Amino acid sequence: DGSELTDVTNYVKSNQTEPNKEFYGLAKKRNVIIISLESMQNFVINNKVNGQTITPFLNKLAKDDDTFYFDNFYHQTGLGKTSDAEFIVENSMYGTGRGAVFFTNSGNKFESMSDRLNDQGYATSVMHSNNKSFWNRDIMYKALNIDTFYDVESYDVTDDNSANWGLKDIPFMEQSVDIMKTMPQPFYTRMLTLSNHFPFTSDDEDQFIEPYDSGDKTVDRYFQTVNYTDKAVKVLFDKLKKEGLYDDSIIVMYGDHYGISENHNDAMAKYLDKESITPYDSAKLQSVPFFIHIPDSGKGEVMHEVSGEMDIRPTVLHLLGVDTSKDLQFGQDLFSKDHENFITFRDGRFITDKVVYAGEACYDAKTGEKLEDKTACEPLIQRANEKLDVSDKIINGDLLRFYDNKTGAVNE
Ligand code: GP9
Ligand code: MN
Repeated sequence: DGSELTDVTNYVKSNQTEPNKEFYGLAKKRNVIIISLESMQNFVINNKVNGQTITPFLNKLAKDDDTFYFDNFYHQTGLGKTSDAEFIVENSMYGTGRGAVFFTNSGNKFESMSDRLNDQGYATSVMHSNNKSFWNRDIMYKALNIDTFYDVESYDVTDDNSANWGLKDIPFMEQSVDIMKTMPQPFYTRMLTLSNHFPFTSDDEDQFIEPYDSGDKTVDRYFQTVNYTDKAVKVLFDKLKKEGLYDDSIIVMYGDHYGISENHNDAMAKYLDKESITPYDSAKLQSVPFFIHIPDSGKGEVMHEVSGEMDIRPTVLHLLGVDTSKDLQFGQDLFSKDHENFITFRDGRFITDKVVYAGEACYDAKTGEKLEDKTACEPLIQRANEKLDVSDKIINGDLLRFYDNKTGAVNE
């Protein structure tokens, strides 16, 4: 029954923050385009390889007057990778610790971002040029109430315009804007890119910078495929402008999860000019870029707030002027004055503005120095675990069945 939900509800509500009036409704009724940047980590932003800029377009965007760029933002995914990030964006809750929530809990009741935006008269969709059943998406998207899935069958895929898993990101962006033109407005669509996927191979004609020279081929190629995706994002922006969709939209982009695993620490140490990669470095390397671009708003800034994927849902919904005060979510609006500098990874590591907890050790967040005295981390270890436990309780017990999100009441 619903009694289990009462504690959970109290916990989640006590973590809720007030929206910021300056930003609430700033992008009301605009189209929402959320882009999952495959395997994009934040260390490539404003950085070079062999003297060449890796992400020229995103770097420019990060400084733009209409862009909020978050440089201290982390992925919170587990084994479900891209699909976990999608789950977090839609629900502001953790995926499960034991697999991909898209597989394990696709029969659950959810209150997704798509649900909220359907209520507001939005057409909701996902665009991704892969087989619809990958990650069980076709089933899970029904549970998330996403109206339309533009899967591989919505795209024109040929030998020339595809590589590895499917359509390359540049033709994907071009064809996706053509699809957007057919959507009723306002729309909320999530685009999932693919070219920058492990093992980061690409055709010669799509390599615009030289590979790195660590000798670790995976890492060396990564810079080239990131650079290609950066170009694809530029193509998207240009085409949105050309087709008159740009001004009425808000464009949100996040790196879904790491691309370079700890198996490649030697090459990463070389690139980052470090002796070795410590647990502190590994945690910091889970930072992924996050952008909120609101055309013609004159609002933008580089933000250093410690933040994560969980924060996307409340932040975007509040920008659209959609109330989430009754929603059970684990993230906080990034523009709220009460947003906390505290994020927890799926595996229990956490980061604040003062400390990083990783490998069961406590580190100074600024210097990376290991703190022999763990008292700065200890109370937070419990808080981090509690957050994960409460989220797991909701998912494992399918507890949203008992929740009335209109009134905030628990039905027994
Ligand atoms: C597959 C794509 C990549 O459709 O989303 O998935 P990933 O391996 O990154 O989870
Ligand atoms: Mn992915």
